[in-house]
Amino acid sequence: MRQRLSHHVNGQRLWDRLMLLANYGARADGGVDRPALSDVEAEARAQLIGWGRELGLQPFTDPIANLFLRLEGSRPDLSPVLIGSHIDSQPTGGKFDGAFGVLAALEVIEAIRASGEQPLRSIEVVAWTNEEGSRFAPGMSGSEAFAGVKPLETLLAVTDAAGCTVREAAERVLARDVDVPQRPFGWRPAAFVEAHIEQAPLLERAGVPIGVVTGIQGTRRYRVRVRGEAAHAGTTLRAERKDALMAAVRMIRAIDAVASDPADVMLTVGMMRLTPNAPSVVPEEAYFSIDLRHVDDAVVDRIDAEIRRIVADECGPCSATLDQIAHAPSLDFAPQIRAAITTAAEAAELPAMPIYSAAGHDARQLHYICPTGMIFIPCRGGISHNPAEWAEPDHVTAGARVLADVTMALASQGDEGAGRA
Ligand code: HGY
Ligand code: MN
Ligand code: MN
Repeated sequence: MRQRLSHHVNGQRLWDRLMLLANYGARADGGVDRPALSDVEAEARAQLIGWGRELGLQPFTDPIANLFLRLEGSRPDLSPVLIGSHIDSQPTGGKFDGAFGVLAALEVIEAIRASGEQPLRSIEVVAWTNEEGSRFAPGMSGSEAFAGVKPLETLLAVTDAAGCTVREAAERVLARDVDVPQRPFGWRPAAFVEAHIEQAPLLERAGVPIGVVTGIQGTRRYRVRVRGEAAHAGTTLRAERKDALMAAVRMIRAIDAVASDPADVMLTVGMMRLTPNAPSVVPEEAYFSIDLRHVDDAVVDRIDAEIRRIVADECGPCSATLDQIAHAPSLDFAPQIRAAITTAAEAAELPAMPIYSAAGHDARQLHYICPTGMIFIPCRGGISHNPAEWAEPDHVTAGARVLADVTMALASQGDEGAGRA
């Protein structure tokens, strides 16, 4: 009987590559700081291209620098199966967020090579541009451009804190690509599967190595700009100040209160910039982020209305603008992909459980254009977006094994089964 592809997955090779990729943007504390479209990410991207070429894969890119490594199938005319994730990280990132999904996908190709098989459909390993949204906000620019969720020009015009646009940064990365042809957007994969660490503690607590991801919770993201007036900290009576920070504090305290019910509302003010940010000057401007998430869209919408009211009500003598920079409803992944993941885990005798994703992923955008699913593995304590992020080698191997068998099942489907496994 023909061996399952997962039999050819080499966990040690995958682990070694994970540890090597973590050197690009390595932090002294063991974490990773690999901003989207930065030089360190471009070097990590070049490493991926090198590994791909050693495997005989054809690299491709596109106008926003998404990276694809293509293994030709016996029917190259059929739409390919895409597998992968992202290699950019948060400033306080870990070794596994994103990188695990890209390198597990590369390990699937290694396993196919070792098996001597050729899939019917082509398979492409993908590393999406700017999933994290820390340098260029909001995130998922690459997968949104690919899926046509937002116009390319809008995504390319986004600037980082230094005023560099995505366009300028992407051109800098693309200029390093030698013999990496660009492809236009507009084509649809047969399916997309993303392996990722859970970034929460449920799998670890359950002692289960494989999560069959059922969907992703909804979200709204905002930027609030509060404008007041710079003044002397020693001579200006508080009653006469237009203190942008104190207005922002009032807003955030009120928003924190409305977001405390229900208890699983995820509300984060993670970024704040003060101007002039000088100890003896009353702040003239406070610019801050709001990241709101919940599985029930009605809860997100209710809190959205409260946030808008609070920003208007708590201005005091200042003025404020609120811009919603992202809005995505909760989603449920394709049943046929979830079934394929469940089947692969069972065949590999790996315990698996359904699980909802509290974190956002590029799979959201692909879900809008093709059958999409995700495979989770546990991470220690559910810690992520933190240098202490960690996954166990056995779980890394297990995730790659399930990804291998799911990918092969999807890539074996002819016209009639596109995306059906
Ligand atoms: O924020 C997120 O959910 C993702 O990890 N970037
Ligand atoms: Mn991620
Ligand atoms: Mn992340």
